[in-house]
Amino acid sequence: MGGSPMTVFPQVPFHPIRHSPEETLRRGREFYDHMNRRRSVRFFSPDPVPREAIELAIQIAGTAPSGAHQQPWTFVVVDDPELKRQIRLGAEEEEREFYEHRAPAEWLEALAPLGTDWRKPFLEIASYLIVVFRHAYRVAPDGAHHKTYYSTESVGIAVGLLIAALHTMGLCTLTHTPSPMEFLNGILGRPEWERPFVLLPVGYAAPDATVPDLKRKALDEVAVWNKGGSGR
Ligand code: IYR
Repeated sequence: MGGSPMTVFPQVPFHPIRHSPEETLRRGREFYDHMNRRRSVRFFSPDPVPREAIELAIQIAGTAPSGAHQQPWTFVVVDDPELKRQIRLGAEEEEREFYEHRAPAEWLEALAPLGTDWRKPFLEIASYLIVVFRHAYRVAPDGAHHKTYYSTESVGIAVGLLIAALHTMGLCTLTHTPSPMEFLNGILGRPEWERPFVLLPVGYAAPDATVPDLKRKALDEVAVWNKGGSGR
């Protein structure tokens, strides 16, 4: 595995491109405008998507920083209709239990504006499902178990890049987290140390797709500059 604990990486020169202030802002504004057009989509077209687009997106996700460079992720791609069906049935079983019994009233209230329910037809309609697994620990060739570091943060960052990459290619995703997700280990034959992190249906949006008319928080609601405090 890349970055095994005994490898010492030699230091090599690094000269990232440095832009003028104007070009810096131009690129930033352009990227913001681009990313601000991304929406989570629940209505997909079954139109085919080139396999290489998915491969590229996974390679882009794999550029994410990770704790001790352990790259604690596996991206399982599903386009087989039978596997998709099994995943839909497994997810709907959990989701039905969630919406009808497990979810506290407060959670259901928070979800109500989105209009979601236990039915997940997009799991069969979207061209691909990408199931991202987080490595909770590593198993060495001799069978010994080793810790992974900041795997949740690392995989979260990788998924952010994955979503951005797919969006850049004009593909839509839904960040779907059926809960609990262990059923995915069984269907996809993943080992116990790989924990399902998120399930992303990927594809083109349906021509008649709609999204909730939601607003994003403004900069001054999320950013704080140079504000000291007691630390308590
Ligand atoms: N996992 C359920 C419920 C759900 C939870 C959150 I938090 C959402 O932002 C959306 C849905 C579902 O997928 O329906």
